[in-house]
Amino acid sequence: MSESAARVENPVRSAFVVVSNRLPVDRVTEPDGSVRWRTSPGGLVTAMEPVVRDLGCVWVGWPGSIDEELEPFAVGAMRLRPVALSAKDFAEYYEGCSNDTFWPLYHDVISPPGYHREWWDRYVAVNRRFAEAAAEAAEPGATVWVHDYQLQLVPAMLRELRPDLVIAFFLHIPFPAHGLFGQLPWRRQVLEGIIGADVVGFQRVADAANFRSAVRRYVGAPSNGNRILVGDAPDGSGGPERHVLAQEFPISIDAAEFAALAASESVQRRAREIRAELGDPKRVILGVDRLDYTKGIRHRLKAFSELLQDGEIDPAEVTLVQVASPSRERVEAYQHLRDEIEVTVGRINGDFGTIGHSPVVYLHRGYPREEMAALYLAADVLAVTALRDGMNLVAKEYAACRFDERGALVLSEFAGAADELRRAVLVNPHDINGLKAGIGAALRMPEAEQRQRMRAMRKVVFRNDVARWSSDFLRSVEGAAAQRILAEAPEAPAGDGAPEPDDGIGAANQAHPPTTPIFLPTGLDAVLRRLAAEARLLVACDFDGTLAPIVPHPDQARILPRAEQALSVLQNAPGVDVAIVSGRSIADLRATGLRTDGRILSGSHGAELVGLPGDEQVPTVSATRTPDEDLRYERVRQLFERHAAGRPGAWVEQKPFGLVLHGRGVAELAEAEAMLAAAAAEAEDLREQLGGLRLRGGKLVTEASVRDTDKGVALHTIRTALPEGSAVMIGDDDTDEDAFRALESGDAAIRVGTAPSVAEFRVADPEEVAAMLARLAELRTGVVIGS
Ligand code: GDG
Repeated sequence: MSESAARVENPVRSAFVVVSNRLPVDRVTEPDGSVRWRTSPGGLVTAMEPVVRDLGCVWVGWPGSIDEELEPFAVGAMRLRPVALSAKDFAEYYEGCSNDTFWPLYHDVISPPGYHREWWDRYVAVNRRFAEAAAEAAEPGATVWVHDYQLQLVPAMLRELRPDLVIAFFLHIPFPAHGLFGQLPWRRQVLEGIIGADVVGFQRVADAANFRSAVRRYVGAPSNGNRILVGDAPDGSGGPERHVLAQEFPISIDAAEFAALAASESVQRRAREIRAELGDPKRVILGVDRLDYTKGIRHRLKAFSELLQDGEIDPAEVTLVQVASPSRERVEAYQHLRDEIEVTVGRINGDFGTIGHSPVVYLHRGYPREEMAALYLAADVLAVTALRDGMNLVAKEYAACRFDERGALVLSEFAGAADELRRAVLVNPHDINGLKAGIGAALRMPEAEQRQRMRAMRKVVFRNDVARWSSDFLRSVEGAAAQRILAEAPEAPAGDGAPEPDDGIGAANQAHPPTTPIFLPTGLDAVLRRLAAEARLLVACDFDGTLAPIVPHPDQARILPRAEQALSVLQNAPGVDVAIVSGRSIADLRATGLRTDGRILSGSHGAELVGLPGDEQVPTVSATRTPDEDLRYERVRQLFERHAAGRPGAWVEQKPFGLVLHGRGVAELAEAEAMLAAAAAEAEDLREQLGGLRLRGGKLVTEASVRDTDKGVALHTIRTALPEGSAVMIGDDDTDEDAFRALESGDAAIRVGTAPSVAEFRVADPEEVAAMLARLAELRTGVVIGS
């Protein structure tokens, strides 16, 4: 997008302010000397686009030129508030402290970080300048979203200047384990800077956990699930002064836009041209990275050259195209890296090339997006071998572009994207033999397997796209804002959740009472805390007797409002899916008034299943009965009707795939039980005779399903369709035992009531289920759901 700049009033103000080191625009000087600004095509601008469109925004950042004071200006719907950097600022704050201290430290010290006091002093001074600019640009009560490792002190500085603001911070790069982070001479100041925010977002679960643990250790602030409890409440209640939500919000791309680009005729033509220009090799491997030592380019080249050396790859048949876009060229470590890579490429081509063909095509420059899409389409294998990477958007872009469902992705376990793209060929780039095996497997992967894996990866990338990332994040920010307003109201109840077990160093604030006033059985709260911190979580619940109290007639059953609210908060939280797994038919579930949009619904004990990702195109389970199922259905219906006939209160419920004989309405309990037993015995005979029947007893019911499935099968189908993660299943009935048994280690089974069960946890009744779901929602999102 290219637009000319317009002057705007000064100071510019907005209810939504974004702060990042660099403004999202580049200056273009035309041949006639006129200047215009073009929005840079980065993910951040795309992510912000819908928000900016709705709210308008002021973006605070450095315009990219040294020693230049610029007035605020507007490009499209964005108003920009430039922050000037001098040559010394650039050298010490940006190249020094940001890119030669924090960058290597946060990427597991792949290159040794420099700790220089003058760099740090400059970092503090420049952060203050950004904070002051943001404070000036924010309207009363505004939301300010601060980005990345260059500006870690801004949240606290901003809070001090403007306590009325809602402040959010997102770290795009990893947050290291405390053993490494502890090296930083200014570790406490940095952590205190970040927890000035109300919400702190990370790429991976592990980053958020590392951060919370560092805050416990070095600031002494404990955490409760994803929430950090900061300071002491001024009213002396023993609660914290405030909460900071610190959790993962994995960033993404505009998948639809990449797919559309790749599907365009011109990009497809260009992809064919690229292959022809490369001499039509049998296989093309692609690498796309900023030229950075974290990206594992050297490891990739080493594995490739050994595969050539071993004779496993024929240099005449395979080409590695490495796009290495120039980056931080004045930082010494980057200069060394460039030299090393260029020498290695030269050596490989010298050793294995011919006059007409070089096995490595190395391109040290940036390309337009169309060319990137064409490269993705031209490549049989994309190799992402980062030694450490916050997310790695290139991996997601590759999947988005492959509308043909072809191509294989080799992906480092150390890239955040590996949490979501589980069907990639996952590799440890430090293990060169493993890396060689991974690249070999990707090169040889049969087309059917490519399709299968690519389809699964595309599903994830399309579902968790960048719009979802920013809306998830901002929803949590809104939640935090609402929470703060509530807490600041004079009549608000004081207190807080029980802190996570401390690692022994920051043991303050251990005695906060829970915010959600509930009593949960021993051990359950710890499990909820663990589940709340999982990257992906499936919350699966039975309906009757679990979410809704048992009532005399099933038509009257209603979900408890608190459970409904908690499930709604959970289903909107990033990484969480909610499923209702019921014996009822789906139509019947809907008729209870239960909210069903955005939820996975399994009805009729697994015979019906809707709401899975991608379900619109390919229903997972057929929605109509087969002729055989019809026959069994009719026989059971006649049988049950015969038993119900002449018995007031007894009745037969017809579900799409089964029938239920109900005895609850029969006045005499003994009579109801006798009727059900007789019907069950006859149904058993029918089952032996016809097969394909599943019989179940329940609370004064006998049920026969004509499709041989159960809640365990349903749960398994649901989990197969979702990205890998943990699950919690809650149910009160014997039919829920099948689902409990389908769980895996790390999941949690919770049985309502006292009947025998394989579940390791118990709660008493639907009220307690609602309280437990509220607690889980609170731990995950910080939103408190009252009783
Ligand atoms: C940081 C974190 C995190 C690259 N060369 C060209 C080009 N690119 C585009 C890619 C992609 C982006 O740049 C690179 O993003 P990555 O995620 O791969 O890596 P970083 O630059 O290190 O980004 C990272 C990210 O922040 C977001 O939070 O994922 O972990 O390190 O979009 O396509 N684009 C064009 N020409 C190029 O030559 N047009």
